[in-house]
Amino acid sequence: MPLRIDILTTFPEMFSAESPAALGVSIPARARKAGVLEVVATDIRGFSTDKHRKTDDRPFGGGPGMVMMCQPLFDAVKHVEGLDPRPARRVLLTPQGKTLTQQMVEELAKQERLLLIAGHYEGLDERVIEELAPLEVSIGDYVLSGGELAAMVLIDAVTRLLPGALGDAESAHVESFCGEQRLLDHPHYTKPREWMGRQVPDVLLSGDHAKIEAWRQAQRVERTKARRPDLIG
Ligand code: 9D3
Repeated sequence: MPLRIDILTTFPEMFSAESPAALGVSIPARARKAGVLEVVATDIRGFSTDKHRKTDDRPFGGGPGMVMMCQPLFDAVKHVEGLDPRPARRVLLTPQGKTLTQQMVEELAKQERLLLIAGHYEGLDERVIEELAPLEVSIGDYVLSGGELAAMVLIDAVTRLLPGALGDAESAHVESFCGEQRLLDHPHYTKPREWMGRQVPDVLLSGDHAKIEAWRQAQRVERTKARRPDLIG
């Protein structure tokens, strides 16, 4: 069975595989074609009972922006969950969430079904968050205009962990990042040996694979210390 990812959004067209979007190219596109990933976007607006298909309203207590109402979102969740008998892990993309890490991505990739909730609004009515009790996830400390791109980031990160999603070349070479090694990558070089007066480091042309591996490992440590000391602690 493929991993089924549902997204609830008021902009379902952002998740189309045909549009020039993240899910129509590269690993997510291949995963969908290989049948290991199924992505279904559902418009929350379709569950509005309002004559203008309204899904949000002004905040009690005043203030800027609009608040997603409980009912359309709750009904959309119940409907979408009923489309497949497998229970879905509910995930709300929100600036208030825990920052997405590779460890969280690995956990999410083990699920059979994910239900992502994304939106263009100031926030959800707190009561529907309490009722749905989703995992609340942010992708970092910067302001997006909505949760949809954050949902796509999550889908992309999860997809490349699905068995069968990577091509032979990519899976043959196991990557070293946070998940396992918590070090940045070493620098890479290809032809030509000299470009605009810049040389490829001699060690990489030496043919001594033990020496090359030692140099790369030293580069990983060096770059991590310089650029991401927080990864070392
Ligand atoms: C008064 C503060 N609001 C505007 C600055 C809060 C706010 C609400 C909704 C800010 C952004 C958004 C839309 N963003 C998301 O839904 C979102 C998000 C993000 O903005 N950054 C990182 N991760 C995420 S996950 C969802």
